[in-house]
Amino acid sequence: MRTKRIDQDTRRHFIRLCLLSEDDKDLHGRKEENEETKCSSSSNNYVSYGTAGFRCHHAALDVIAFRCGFIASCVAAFSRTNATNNSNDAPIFTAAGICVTASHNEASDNGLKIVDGHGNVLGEAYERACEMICNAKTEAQLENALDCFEEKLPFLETSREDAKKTAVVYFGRDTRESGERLVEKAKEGARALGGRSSGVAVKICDRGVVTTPMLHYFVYAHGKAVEAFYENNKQQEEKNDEDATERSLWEKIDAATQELAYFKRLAVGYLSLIEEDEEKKKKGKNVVEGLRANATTLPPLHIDCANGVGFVAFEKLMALFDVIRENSSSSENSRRSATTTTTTTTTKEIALVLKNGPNDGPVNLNCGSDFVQKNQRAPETPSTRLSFVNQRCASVDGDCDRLVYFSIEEGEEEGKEGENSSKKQNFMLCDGDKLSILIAFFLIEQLFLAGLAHKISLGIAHTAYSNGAFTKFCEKNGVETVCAKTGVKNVHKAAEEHFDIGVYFESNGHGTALFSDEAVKVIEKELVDELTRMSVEQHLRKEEEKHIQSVILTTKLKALLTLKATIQTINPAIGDAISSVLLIEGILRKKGNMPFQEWHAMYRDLPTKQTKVKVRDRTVIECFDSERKCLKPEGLQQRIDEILLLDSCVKNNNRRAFVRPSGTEDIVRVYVEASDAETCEKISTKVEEAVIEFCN
Ligand code: NG1
Ligand code: ZN
Repeated sequence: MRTKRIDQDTRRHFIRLCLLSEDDKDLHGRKEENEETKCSSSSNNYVSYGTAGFRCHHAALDVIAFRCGFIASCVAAFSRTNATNNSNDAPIFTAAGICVTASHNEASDNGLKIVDGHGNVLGEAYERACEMICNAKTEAQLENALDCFEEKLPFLETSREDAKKTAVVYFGRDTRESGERLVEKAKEGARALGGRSSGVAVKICDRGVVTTPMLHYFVYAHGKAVEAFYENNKQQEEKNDEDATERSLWEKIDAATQELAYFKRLAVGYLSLIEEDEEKKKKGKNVVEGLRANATTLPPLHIDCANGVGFVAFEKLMALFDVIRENSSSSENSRRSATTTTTTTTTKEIALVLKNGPNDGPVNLNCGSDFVQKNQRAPETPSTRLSFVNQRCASVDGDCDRLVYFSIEEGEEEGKEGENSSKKQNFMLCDGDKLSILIAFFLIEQLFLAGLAHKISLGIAHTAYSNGAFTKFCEKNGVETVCAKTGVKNVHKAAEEHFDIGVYFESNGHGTALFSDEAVKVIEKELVDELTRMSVEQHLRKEEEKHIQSVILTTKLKALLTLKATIQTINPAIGDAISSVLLIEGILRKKGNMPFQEWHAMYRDLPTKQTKVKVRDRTVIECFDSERKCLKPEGLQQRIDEILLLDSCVKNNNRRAFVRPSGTEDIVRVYVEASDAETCEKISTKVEEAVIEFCN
């Protein structure tokens, strides 16, 4: 039987609940709606599906949370799975997820992100239908929206009509106060599918306060656990009884989708990545490392956690490193090199100082990666402002999926001394572009050493916000790049479509390195082949050839092991700031403890300016060319082109400006880049004026 329909009774039940909440909104909600509580990403109470799902002032989100819960349940129930259930006796637990977060937005906002059965952001094909469901006010609109949604669901092949099915919905939220309430609403929506005549049982897995990438990981790991279970069962011909199979499958899923499983994967990946480094240290430094001032260790990394969930998650990771170390120290002497407090862990493996946790103030207020990257300055929370000076620092956002590195050097102003002396500060940022470069160059090197450069393609996907100096640098160094529309879902897709290994980061630090299944297979196969070849050839070689050959083999083998460890350190579902910190720290160590300044100096960013302009209706702007140009309103692009020629009679290649409507706030974003800050400022003011003139 082929099916993808939500049965009539369930449909009616859901519609009735939606209409009840509409009445409720009419009675209470709308009265309270004012400028402040209106959806920040919407006009006229219509909440659009933005760059990252629905995002609003939290007070306007209850109805949307409920409907998103139902959508997630349906996505889980009707998900196609790679697992084949041969016996047809056991239920297949299929999953989806809901993340309640407004990422880098202010504390009073919140949002809903829906995660598909593979742990990815819900596909673009669903966006319009989700938007219709969440904005429908009447029965007819709801019916129509559900029809539209069902059309997008995949057909399922079910060989038995009464096959039991359990839709598992994972929930997670950031530290915002409104999170708990919205998760409860979303659960109610999820349950609206369960029981009744739908033939689907809904299982709620609330993972509490977790980072967005962790929630994505749980859904991903769920799918992998189911796949592995049926793969194993295929090999064991004998049939268990239905309940026992179900219990045993659920045990596997449950273990794979816990926080500990996630942290273990990352920690073990990181420790394998730096393993060689540890070994090398015993032997001593090489020439390049010897020239480096800080070659023996990396200075501790001070992490600004945006007053958010990242702080909590990093603490748990650190606790796991402690456990691993304690376990290994029973066989080795203690490897601990300094005391550990709740916020500081300085060990031989990694040294992190955590700052700006949820108790230090409202999430993202004067801190977090968005603040640091857009304002080009260190976090300004009262307790930590000065503590970032002269340190190696990083900053994550409110839900911990973005990461930027920075450093702020402070020295005495020349010629001044004593109390009145003003300090000269030098702020240096390694944003998403520089994360991409570091990771891509590292992986290219490993692919060459592993002899796989001709088999596996690697490139970088980025957005229009990437600095012009970055794209030039990539071009000069022969690294292929592709520009995609803003939003991690677009860059992710571009990376996936264009390369076997697609490194992608938005400039704001949202991103990862994506290994295709094929690339992983090639690496794993090569590793097995290499090990086999090594053991065979070892017997055959003449003594004098053995040494040279073993050096080559060891280099290749090490590169293959490094690639494997890199894959494990990366959250395979989505860009993840925790995983990125581990990967970057690992790479910097492997590069002989590369100092921040050296990484930063790989190329010099052109000065940029980013501003927001408030207009009556930002949707009048229509863009093309990966949002680097605008088609509408008519005349705006021509005006921008004229502004770029300001005080210059020839086209200046270093000047760039574009405008686009934000997908997460009710504003137009203006981006300008030029050879000097003053020109940037001038152009930016003019472009902002043009936006106001053309869009109001
Ligand atoms: P919008 O508001 O559409 O520009 C912002 C970021 C995106 C992405 C989303 C989702 C900028 C310029 N834009 O989108 O890159 O991260 O939020 O969080 O930073
Ligand atoms: Zn985020």
